[in-house]
Order: sequence, then C-alpha cells, then structure tokens
Amino acid sequence: MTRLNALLFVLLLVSLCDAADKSMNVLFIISDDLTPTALSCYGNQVSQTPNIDRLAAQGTRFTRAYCNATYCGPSRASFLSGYYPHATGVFGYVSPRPQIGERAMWPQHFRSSGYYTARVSKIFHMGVPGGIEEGGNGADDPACWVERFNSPGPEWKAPGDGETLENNPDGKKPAVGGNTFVVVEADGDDEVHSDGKTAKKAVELIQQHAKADKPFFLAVGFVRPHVPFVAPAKYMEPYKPYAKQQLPEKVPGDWDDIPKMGINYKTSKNMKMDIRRQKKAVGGYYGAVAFLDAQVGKVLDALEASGQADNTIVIFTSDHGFHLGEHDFWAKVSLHEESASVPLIIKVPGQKPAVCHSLAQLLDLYPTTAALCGLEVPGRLQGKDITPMLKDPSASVHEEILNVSPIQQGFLLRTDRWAFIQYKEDGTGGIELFDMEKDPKQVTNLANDPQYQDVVADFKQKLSAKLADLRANDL
Ligand SMILES: [Ca+2]
Repeated sequence: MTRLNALLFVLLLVSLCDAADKSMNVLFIISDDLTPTALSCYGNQVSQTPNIDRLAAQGTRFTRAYCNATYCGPSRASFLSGYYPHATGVFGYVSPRPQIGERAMWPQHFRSSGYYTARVSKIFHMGVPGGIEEGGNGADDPACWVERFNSPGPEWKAPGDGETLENNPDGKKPAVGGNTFVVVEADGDDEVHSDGKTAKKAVELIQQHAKADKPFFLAVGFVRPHVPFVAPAKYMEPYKPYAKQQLPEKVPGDWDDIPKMGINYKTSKNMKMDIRRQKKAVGGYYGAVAFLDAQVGKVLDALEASGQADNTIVIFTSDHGFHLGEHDFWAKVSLHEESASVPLIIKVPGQKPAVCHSLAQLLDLYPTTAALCGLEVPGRLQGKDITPMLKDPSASVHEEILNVSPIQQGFLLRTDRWAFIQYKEDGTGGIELFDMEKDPKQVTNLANDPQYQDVVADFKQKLSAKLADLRANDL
C-alpha cells in the first residue's frame, strides 16, 4: 500500500466511523391540554387519532405518565429547565431563566453539544389564544434555539360556525376570546390555523436538515386541543350531532368527599353548561384533537420521507391533561387523574414497540434524551433517565411521581397503586386518597377512612421528604 493509499484508507475509516457515530436526532412534538383519555391508542372508542396511534405502534406508549404541574406555565418551565416547580419557584407563565442562571436548559444542552436546535410555535409558555393571535415569542428562551418560528393564527376569530359554551346560558354571546370554552367549525383548510402552519414549517425544517452534518433537535409545539376548540369543519363532522357524545357518569354526591380546594376552577356549574353544551364541549374537543392528529401525521410522514426516521428519537406528549366532565370538572389545574396524566410516546430507533405501565414524568425527558444521544447527563437534573424502561417495559425507575397544582396549593403523589392528593403544604387544605386499582375513576376518597390512616401518614411523610429533597438543589 502506498502512503497515499494508506492515507485514503484511514480517511475512509474515519468517515465511516463518523457516519455511524452521528448522534441521533430528536423530534419532540408537544400538544397543549391533551388528555390521554381522548386518544384512540389510549382506549377512547369515539375519538379517532390514527397518526398518534401509528407512532404509538412503533414506539413505547406509557400508560402512567404525568406532568409535574397541571397547567402550561409551570409544567413547561419545569421539564425544559430540568427542575421541579418547587425548586425554581416558577409557578406562573414566565421563563425559568432568571432562576436557572447560566445552566443549560434541555434544548440548549443539545445546542451546546453541536446540535441544530429549532422551535416551531409553543414550547415554552405562550398564551392561547391571545399570544397565538399576536404571533409573539411568549415566555421563550432564545438561548435554547438556533432558529425559532411562530405560527400566528385567527383562533376564535376564524371564520366559520362558532358558539361560546361557557357562561352563555341564554346563547346571546357570539364566539369570544380568552380562556373560554368555544367551539368553532371553521371555514377553509388546515393552514388557516396556527397548527397547520406549525406542521408546514416543521416539515420544511425536517427536509432542510435531513442531510445536514449536524444532528437536529426539533421541537414542534401544537396549540390544540387547548381552547378555543377551533378546527376546519371536516374534523368536527365525525363527532356530530354533538348530542350523541357520551358524558362521564354523574355520581350522586361526588363532591361530598372532595376538599373544597380540590373542586376545580372550571365546573359544569360555574361555567353554566347544560347537558347539550357539555356534550358539544366533548365533541368539539375531539374535533380539535382530530385536527391536531392530522398535523402530527404530516410531521411523521415528512420524517419517514426524509430517510431520517431510523436515526431520530420521536417523542409525543402534552404539557398536562384535561377534564372532559369527570366529576363535572372541565379543563386543567385539577390534580385528579385526567388532568394530572399526559399521553407519552417515545420511539427510539432499534427498540421494539411496547406498552409500559411503569411511572414516568415529563421531567425525565431531558436526562433520558441526553443519555440516549450520548450527551452528558447533568447531575443537577431532577428527573430520571428512563432508558431502562425503553429497553425493557417491565423495568421501573420511580417509586412515586410528584405533580403539583400551585393555583390549588395542591400536591399529588402517584404510585402504582395510590393517588394521594394534599392541599396546602401542611395538609390543612384537605386530603384525598384513591386506590387506583379498585377505583380508577377516583369516586371514593379514602383519606378519612380509619382503615387507611397508616397509608395517609406514610404519604404525608413521603411528601415532606420529597419537597425537602428537591429544595436541596444547586440553584
Ligand atoms: Ca397547556
């Protein structure tokens, strides 16, 4: 072998190694206010979500995944920074940057490790619908992104057939803005709306970066099914007439054993929604979910067409869940199961499809993706690497998950068997305890049952230990 040939041979080897070593891409897709109970892959028999189901069939679907705060602002600030809300004190609709200082947030960690990072639409908090109508950056963190794109949309102002369901008993109000239950069967196509524009931009970015030298970390934030429930009319059609929708069973005396602080901020009663309006809220929500699902499908199709699917970790989730009439509660904030849990699907190239019943939380995404991509996993992060659960769905890394609702001064500890909810840190706001094996719909609060006082005492102790532990941090 001549010297030149030897040199070329070495160069060839190096380039082969480089190709094999190119870190995996991350495609992170997050919906807004999506309860897992509205997805067909999570067992809903009415709502159809074929695209999210397709991803679930290729990845690991987690059946016990939770956010770490039950509304947008603190949930997003938490999993993006890597700290619990009670570690940073970020309970509102702001960036956690002042509390984090120079420490790298999740996308920023990928950026400083050589990734192209981009955000499309809502990843950190943005007001919906107001912030989407304006098209601004919301509570974003510019240090996280090489590029960022917003997707303004008409929201409740979209032309079409709109109805305000909330606080509109005489039907005189037109469709209105704000955090209000409104259904709009909109004229026009997907790209009239924020999420249609978000899907289009995400598709473009995947095409642009598929062959690039740098791996990508692409965060795609959809705002549906957050209110207003607005989508092109065709997505609402399968759920009409809305009167055919089923509501959760109304249990007589359901509120009698829920502490006052646990009655959600939005209820059928205080929203003045009769049965017709409640059923339309469910159907309108499903229509918004169907629209979201179609946009997710476009992004997944683009990834497959790009040739990068075998080198890309895909995550689908939501910032928290949502009530659709359980206990006559609506929306988020509540720490009850439908609001506290999130859909979570993670597809890692080369790993077998699975359903995992072990506990997982949004705080785990940062350390888990860092580990999967071979990046340093900062020791200060408060989530855990759930890679063992992706390799073996019977594995488990958490004994319990802590989720909080600062608006309610509420704390949830969720174990495999129990949901323990305490209002106020000293417990004086009341306690709920549910046996999730026997009572998955959380109808019977056992906290005052003499038989379960040991369980309650044990959880109270666990909660105070957990809070002390997360407050002992490096911030
Ligand atoms: Ca949200």
